[in-house]
Amino acid sequence: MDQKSLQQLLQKLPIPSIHFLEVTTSTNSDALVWAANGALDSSLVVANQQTAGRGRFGRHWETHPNSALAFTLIFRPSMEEHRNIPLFSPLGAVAVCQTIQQFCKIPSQVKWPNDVLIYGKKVCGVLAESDWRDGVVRALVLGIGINISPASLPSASSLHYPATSIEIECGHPVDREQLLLNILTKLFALRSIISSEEFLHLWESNLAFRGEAITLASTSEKTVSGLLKGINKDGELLVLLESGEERCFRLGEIKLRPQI
Ligand code: BT5
Repeated sequence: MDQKSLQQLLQKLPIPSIHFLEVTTSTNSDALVWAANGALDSSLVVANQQTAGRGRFGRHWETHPNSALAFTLIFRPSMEEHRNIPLFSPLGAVAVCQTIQQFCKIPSQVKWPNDVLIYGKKVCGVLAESDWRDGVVRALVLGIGINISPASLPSASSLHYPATSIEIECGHPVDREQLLLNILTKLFALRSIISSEEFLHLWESNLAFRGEAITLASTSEKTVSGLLKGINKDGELLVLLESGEERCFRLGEIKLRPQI
């Protein structure tokens, strides 16, 4: 993978400019700097290795060389998309989930809000960050990290949730560049329906643990248990609590776990 091969591979997609980096700290950091310097909508940063990849809430994300995908798209949200900014990270997760199902022919699900699982193990994480000024999102950067070969896996002791890679689960080598092309093609198609109910249905139909018992732990409230029912029109998680009450949980710092 290099600048030239990516430019050729992605030439039919609406990507005005690509930055490929052999090694970087974080493609999201690079994208935020590029966005501040005037990057156009749908510009793309791709790295072969990250030394300080970020997860949500200050957590880390490991990207080992030649074994994973790490990339960030820069979006300049339209007025209509402004109403749906929180849906951009699920958009990335649904694009990856559908690509794994269709391109790799293995089952995959989205763990609300935006992790991608294969057989219950995390294969991909998504991190959306935005540059807000005067109440307007000037740029939203959507970073996606995917484990492809077994060498991409972090050590088990550094993980809070079991991890896997696509090749471990599908049992054969996967072409990283073709996978990237498929994900980006899906992502642009899904972006065009982000403000529709159809997108919410797609997200919900790929939701992990639907109809199953789960626990939800947030930093501000005590842990609750219940049955995962789905998502509502605002992308909130619908849970039937053990008390019989139905509650919605907003996108935020909530840890969702299957109940054991
Ligand atoms: C995420 O955060 O899952 C979002 C990860 C986003 C990474 C992409 S890569 C391209 C772009 N550039 C960046 O700097 N970031 C984005 P979160 O849900 O907070 O999960 C973080 C947790 O995942 C960590 O605390 C680790 O336990 C675990 N983890 C780290 N690396 C992993 C890996 N390669 N595979 C599976 N789990 C991992």
